[in-house]
Amino acid sequence: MTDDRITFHYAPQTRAFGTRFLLEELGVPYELHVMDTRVGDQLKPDYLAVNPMGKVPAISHRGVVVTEQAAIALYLGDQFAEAGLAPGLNDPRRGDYLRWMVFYGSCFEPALVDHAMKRPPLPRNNSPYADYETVVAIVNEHVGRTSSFWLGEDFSVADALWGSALFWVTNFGIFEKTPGVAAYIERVTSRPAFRKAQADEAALVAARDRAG
Ligand SMILES: N[C@@H](CCC(=O)N[C@@H](CS)C(=O)NCC(=O)O)C(=O)O
Repeated sequence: MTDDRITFHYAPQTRAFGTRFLLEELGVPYELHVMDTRVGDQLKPDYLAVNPMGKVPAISHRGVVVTEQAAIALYLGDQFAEAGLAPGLNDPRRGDYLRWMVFYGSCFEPALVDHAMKRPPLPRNNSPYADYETVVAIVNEHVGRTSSFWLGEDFSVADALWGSALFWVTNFGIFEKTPGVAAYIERVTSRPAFRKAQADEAALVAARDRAG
């Protein structure tokens, strides 16, 4: 028998936040498996058996493990399609949706991290993301055209990923908070699901800190 419950392998103050935000948007129940990356819970054998990368987030659902934040978001959007947060297979927005979800992990994150770490740039034809300036320009151009959400008028799975990521990278000072980016972040972070995920995470961190 398959297990319909979602176990969410989560650690506060990490990339797992975006997954938590999406789960709240979808309104599906989940059980938290809370880890503390500061003490290396993610590298213990029990968790390495779930995700050999020793990274969060991950989810276990119906006997399947999904890792990588963009893959988890795509999986959840399709599994809970009735929530209407993922363009379906025949929706003309599907291609744009997939492109942006994969662009996030294969271009945006590596470009930002390499740049923030001051790694010497690769020649553009050897780099999976061309170059940092191109990636930043493409994202800024897209946000500048977005009067509402990432794929158009309606909030989607893409906003859970991009909205929470832009929230963090601008807070860390590794991506410029232009007025357009700030307005987009405000639209995403003012959503009740974002606020709930944030409040729940803050309560968990406070309880953890009190416990020492
Ligand atoms: N490519 C992964 C990256 C996940 C990742 O780097 N997670 C960090 C937290 S933000 C982590 O688990 N760090 C713990 C460690 O590396 O030991 C994804 O997109 O899900």
